[in-house]
Amino acid sequence: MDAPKAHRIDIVDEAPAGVREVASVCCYCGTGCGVLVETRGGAVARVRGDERHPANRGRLCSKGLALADTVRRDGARVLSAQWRETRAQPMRGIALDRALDIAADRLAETIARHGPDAVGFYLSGQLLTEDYAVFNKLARALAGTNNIDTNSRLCMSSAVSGYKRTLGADAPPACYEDLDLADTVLIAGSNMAYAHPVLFRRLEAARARRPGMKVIVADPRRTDTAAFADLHLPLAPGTDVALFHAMLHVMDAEGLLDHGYIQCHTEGFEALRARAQRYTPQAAQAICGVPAEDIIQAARWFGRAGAALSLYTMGLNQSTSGTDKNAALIHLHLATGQIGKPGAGPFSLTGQPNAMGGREAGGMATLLPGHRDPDSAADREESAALWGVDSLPRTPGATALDMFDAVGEGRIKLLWIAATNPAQSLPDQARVRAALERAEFVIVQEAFAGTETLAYADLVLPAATWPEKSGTVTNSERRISRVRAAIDPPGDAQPDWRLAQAVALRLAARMAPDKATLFAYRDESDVFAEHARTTAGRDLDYSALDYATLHASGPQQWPYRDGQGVARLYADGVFPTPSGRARFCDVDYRPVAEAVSPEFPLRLTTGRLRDHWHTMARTSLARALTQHVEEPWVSMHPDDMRRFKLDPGALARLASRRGSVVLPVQADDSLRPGHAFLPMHWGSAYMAGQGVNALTNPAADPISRQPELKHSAVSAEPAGLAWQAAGWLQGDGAALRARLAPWLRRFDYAVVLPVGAGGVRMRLAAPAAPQAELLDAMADALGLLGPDVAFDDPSRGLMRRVKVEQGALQGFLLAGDLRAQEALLSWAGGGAAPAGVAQLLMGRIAGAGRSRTVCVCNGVSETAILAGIDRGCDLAALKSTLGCGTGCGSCVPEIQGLILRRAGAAAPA
Ligand SMILES: Nc1nc2c(c(=O)[nH]1)N[C@H]1C(S)=C(S)[C@@H](COP(=O)(O)OP(=O)(O)OC[C@H]3O[C@@H](n4cnc5c(=O)[nH]c(N)nc54)[C@H](O)[C@@H]3O)O[C@H]1N2
Ligand SMILES: Nc1nc2c(c(=O)[nH]1)N[C@H]1C(S)=C(S)[C@@H](COP(=O)(O)OP(=O)(O)OC[C@H]3O[C@@H](n4cnc5c(=O)[nH]c(N)nc54)[C@H](O)[C@@H]3O)O[C@H]1N2
Ligand code: SF4
Ligand SMILES: [Mo]
Repeated sequence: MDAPKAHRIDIVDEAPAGVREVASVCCYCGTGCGVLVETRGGAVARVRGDERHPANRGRLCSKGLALADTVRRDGARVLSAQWRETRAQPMRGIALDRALDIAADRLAETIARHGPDAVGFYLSGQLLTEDYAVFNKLARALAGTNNIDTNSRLCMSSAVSGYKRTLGADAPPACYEDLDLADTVLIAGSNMAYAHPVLFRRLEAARARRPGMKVIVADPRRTDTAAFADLHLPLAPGTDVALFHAMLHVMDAEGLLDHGYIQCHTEGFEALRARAQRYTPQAAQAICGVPAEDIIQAARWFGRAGAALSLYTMGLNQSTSGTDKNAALIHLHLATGQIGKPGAGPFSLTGQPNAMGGREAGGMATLLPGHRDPDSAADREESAALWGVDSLPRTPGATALDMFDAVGEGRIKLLWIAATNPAQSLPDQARVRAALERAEFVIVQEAFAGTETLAYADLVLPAATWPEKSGTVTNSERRISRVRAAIDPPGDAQPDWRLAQAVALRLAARMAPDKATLFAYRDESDVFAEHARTTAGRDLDYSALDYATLHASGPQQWPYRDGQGVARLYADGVFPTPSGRARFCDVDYRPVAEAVSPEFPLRLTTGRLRDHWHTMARTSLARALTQHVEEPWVSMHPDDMRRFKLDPGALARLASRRGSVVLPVQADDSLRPGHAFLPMHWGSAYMAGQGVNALTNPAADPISRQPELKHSAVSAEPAGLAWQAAGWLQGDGAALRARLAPWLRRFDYAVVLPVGAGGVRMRLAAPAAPQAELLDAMADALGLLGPDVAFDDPSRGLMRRVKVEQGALQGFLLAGDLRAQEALLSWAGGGAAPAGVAQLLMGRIAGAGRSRTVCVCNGVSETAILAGIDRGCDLAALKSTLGCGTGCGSCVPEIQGLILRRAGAAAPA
C-alpha cells in the first residue's frame, strides 16, 4: 500500500544526510495551515507551506513564514522548573521531578483542606487535543472539580452558545471551499485580512475569478478587510443584532425568504418575525449609525445570492450580547435556507489553533468530552463511564472571569495556568492581578520566559512548545490534523500533557491510588484514542479516527463516518435538536454594557495587528514580524485629537473606570469620530502600567460568559510628560527586555520594544527629569556608562549616551533632547554611520560636554564612578574595579566626595 505524496509521509528523509522534513501545522491561528518543518542536525532550518494540506495548499502568511525565526533553545525559553517557597523569596531553578512533587503536594493539601473546588485550571485554546484530554480528566475525574476553563472564554464561547442555541450543537457547518463558491460573503466583526490571512487570500482569489461575488463587511473600523468590501457597514460597536434584524426585516418585506425551508426545518420563526417588524432599516440606522439604504443593499445581496456565506469572529463574540449576535446572524441563514449547501452557511472562524479541539474535548467549564453538558446528569454519567470512574462532580465549574473572581475572593486557592497569559489578556487587569496576588499557590506552565503571568507564579513548569510537541489540532472547518514534533524540547521542558500526566500520577498516589491507572498513557496516541472514543455516537463522531488513519489519509473533517469526513453539515436539513429543527431565538438588541458619558466620552475597541500574536511571547522573537508595527499607540479620528488637544505622536493618557495607560496617539480616519482603537498585544512586559487590558471591561454575556473586550468607555487627555528619553540597545531582544523590565515601572510612560533592526528600542517619559542617579543607574544596567559613552550636559539637563564599538553603534540613550534619535536609529540598523551622525556625535553632542573625567590618569568618568558607588562599591572597590585613584591619587578626595554625596541622595524607589 503505497501512495507517494500523501500525508503517509510524516517524515521525509532525504539526502543530504541529517536533513529531515516533518509535516505539521502552524501554531498560530485557527486556519490551521499545514507546514513542512525542515531540520538540519536537530535544528529548525526552514518552515514552508505544505502544498498537500487542504487548509492552505502551500500558502502561509507572514507569521507562518517567520516560524523558523521563533524557535529558541536559550534564555528566551523557560528551560527548567522554578519555585519560590514564599513570595518574599526569588524564584530558583529546581529539578523537574521535585517541581512535579510540589505541584501534587499542594493540590492534595488544598483539596484535603478546602475541598476540590478550591483548585482551578485555567488553560488555553493553544493546547493540543491530547493536552486538554489529560488536564480535563485530571481536573474532573481525579481532583473532582469542574473548575477548568480556557482563554476560549475570551474568544469562541459566544460562537459555541450561538450555534448550540440555534442549530443544536457546537459545529461550524461550512468549510473553506465555500469561500470559493459563495455569491455573497458577509464578514461580520472579523478583520480576516489580518487575523486569518490565508483564508482572506483565498477569498481575494475567488472574487478575482468570479467578479460578481459581493463582499459586505460589518465593522466599526475601515480595516483592510473592510477596504476590500463592495459594501462596508461601519456600525457602532455592539449594534449587530439591530443590523441583522433589519436585514431580516428587508428580506421578509421583499419576499426574499425561503418559507419552504423555514416551514420544514426550523421552529420559532413567527416570534422573531414579529420582533423584526420593529427593526426597519430606518430604526436600525438610528441604532447602528449605518445608512438605511446600505442595510437594504446588504439584505438584497444576501437574500438574492445563489449562495450566501457569513464569516465572523470577535466583533460578534467579544460582546455582552455575543450569543445574541451569533444567533441573529445564523437566523439570516436559516430564514433563507442558506446552510448545508456549497458556498453557504454561518461560518464562525476560530481564533486559536485548537480552540475547536478544546470544545471537542470538553476543555471548558461548561462542556464535557464529546460535546456533552456537565449540567446534564446523563451526560455526566456517560463521561464518567468513558473515563472509568464512578461519578463526576456536579457543582458547576467557574468560567474564566468567575474563576479569577473566585481566586480574588479566596474561594479558589490554587490556580494552575497553562499556555495562556492572563496577566495580560484578561480584561480589568487591576482585578486580575489582585486575584493572582491573593491566590495561595499559582502554577504557571509556560514555554517562553518573561511573560506577565510568570511574575505571579509560585511554581513554574517548563513546557515544550511548537515545534517540539506532537498531537492533534482541529481547525475552523472541523479538520483534524496531526501536529508533529520536529525537534526535541530544550532543557527540562516537557509536552503539556506529559506534565499534566506526571502530576496526575503523583496526585493519584496521594489521594486515590486506584486512580493511577486512569493516567497510564504510553504516548499521545493513547490519549487520542481514549478521547476519540468519547465522540462515538455524538454529532461530531470521529471515533473511527486514529493516528494511523491520519497518517495514511492526511487531515480529516468531523464527523468522520464510513472512512470519510463530512465537508458540510445539515445538508439534509436535520438538526441536532430534540425536534430535529433549527431554532430561531427571539433575541432583542441590547446596548453595550458601558455607555459613553461626559467623563468617558470615547468608545474604545481593541483588536489585532497583522504580524503580532496576542501577548507576543513568540512573535516578538522574529525580527521580520516586529517591523510592521514597532510600538503600541492608540488611534483616533483627527477630530477627536483636536477635541482632546492631542497632537500626532503626543503622549495621551487614556483612562476608563478601571485603569489607565499612557501611549502615543496617532490619527486614523478609518475610525469614526468618537471611537478609539488599541491593539491588544502590548502588556506590562513591554510597557509601563498594566497594558491595554488595564482599561477593558469585564462585563460578560449572560449565556456565554464572554467579556466585552470590544467596547469600553474611555477618556483621553494629553499626558503632560515633559521629560522624555529614547534609546536603543544592540543584543538579544528577549534578554534585553528581561534586563529592562524592572525599569519600566519607574516611569509614567515607558516602552521597551523588539525592533526590526534587532536589539530593543525604548522610550521613557516623566512629568519632570528624574533624579540623575536613577538615570545613571539605568544607564549602568544597560552598559551605557563609561568615559567613551557619556556625552552628557548636566547643566542643560541633557543625557546622551552613545556606545560605538569598531565603528558600529552598540546602543544609545538620549534624554532631554531627542533630536539625534532618528539619525541614531537609522545607524542602529547596522553598517557605517549615516551622513551627519558622525558630525552629530563629534560636534553637537560631543561638543555639549562629556561626563567629567575625574581620574585623569586612568580616564575614569564621574558617571562611571557614580554607577560604581550605586553598585555598592566603596573606595577600595572603586579602585580595584575601575582603576580610579590608583595613579597619582590626587582624585581620591573627589571620589570620596562623590561617595558621600551619593550616600546623602535618596536611592531610586
Ligand atoms: N495576526 C493575528 N492573527 C490572529 C490573532 C493574533 O493575535 N494576531 N489571534 C487569533 C485569535 S485567538 C482570534 S480570536 C482571531 C480574532 O480575529 P478577528 O476577530 O478578526 O480580530 P480582532 O481584531 O480582534 O477583531 C475583529 C474586528 O472586530 C471589530 N469590531 C469591534 N466591535 C465590533 C462590533 O460591535 N461589531 C462588529 N461587527 N465588529 C466589531 C473590530 O473593529 C475589529 O476590526 O484572530 C486570530 N488570528
Ligand atoms: N483587549 C483585548 N484582550 C484580548 C482580546 C482582544 O481582542 N482584546 N482577545 C482575547 C482572545 S480572543 C484571546 S484568544 C486571548 C489570548 O490571550 P493569551 O492566551 O493570554 O495570549 P498568548 O500570548 O497567546 O498566550 C499564550 C501563552 O502560552 C505560552 N506558550 C506558547 N506555547 C506554549 C505551549 O506549547 N505550552 C505552554 N504551556 N505554553 C505555551 C506563550 O508563551 C504565552 O505566554 O486574548 C484575549 N484578550
Ligand atoms: S493563516 Fe494562520 S495558520 Fe496560516 S500561516 Fe497564517 S497564522 Fe499560520
Ligand atoms: Mo482568540
